[in-house]
Amino acid sequence: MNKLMITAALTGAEVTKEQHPALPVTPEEIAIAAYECFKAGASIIHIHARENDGTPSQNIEIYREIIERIKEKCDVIIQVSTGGAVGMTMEERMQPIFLKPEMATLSTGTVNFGDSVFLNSPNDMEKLADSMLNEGILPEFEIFEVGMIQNALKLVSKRDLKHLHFDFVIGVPGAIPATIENLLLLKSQIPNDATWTVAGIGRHQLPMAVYAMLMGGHVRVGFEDNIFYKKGVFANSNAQLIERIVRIADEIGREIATPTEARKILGLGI
Ligand code: KMH
Ligand code: ZN
Repeated sequence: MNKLMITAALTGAEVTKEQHPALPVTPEEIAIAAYECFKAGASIIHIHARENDGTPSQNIEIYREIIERIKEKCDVIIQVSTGGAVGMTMEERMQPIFLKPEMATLSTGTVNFGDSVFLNSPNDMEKLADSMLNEGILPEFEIFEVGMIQNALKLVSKRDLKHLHFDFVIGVPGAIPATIENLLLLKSQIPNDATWTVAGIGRHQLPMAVYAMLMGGHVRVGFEDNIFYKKGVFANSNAQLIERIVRIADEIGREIATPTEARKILGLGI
């Protein structure tokens, strides 16, 4: 089977230190967590920044410090968030792409997000796609609902992208439910030569990851999506969640992709 790329989503925009004291929020904490996840088997680090008071931030200088600190420790693939937090403007959200990371997220549609709305207008998506391609960044299409795949393919049809990579974010309250039928449906909608990752939310993180591993897909885990190890038991760290995926992958015969191997799979730097 193909090698498994594991993305570590360390921080996100919604989880707080009050909910989990081990949530990495400062650049130093995020870099340490990234390095631990890299050592555990993650090849991609999905980054969100926070202000000193813990509120979500897309400030380019904070992202710059996070990326520099991670790069000092390891050569993992950096994927910045352009989703930020609900309510941010697109100008605010897109700041970290100007640091030219290898990857960035690109959410291709508006979707309910718990009690909020995560807004991605067609015009904003076009603008973001163009800016990312200008900076030489590989987008990871964030798919919260099935129609968002069609939006992504529409963006792609007008642009020159060498490789398509999708992240199925499945189980967000208000968006597509985390079922194996829905995962099969999402996979059926993307081109055969595209790669895909699954980010199951909350209690769905582990089962969705296991389905993805068996189906030849890739996996995202981390505190952004889930802070529990199992029902009623907090995970100690982001790395602990990566370690479990690595153990299961070993049992089912999926070797883990190093960052260099992940770059090859994604067509980065070619
Ligand atoms: N925080 C969510 C509203 C991304 O990183 O691009 C959006 C999000 C997606 O987390
Ligand atoms: Zn994110």
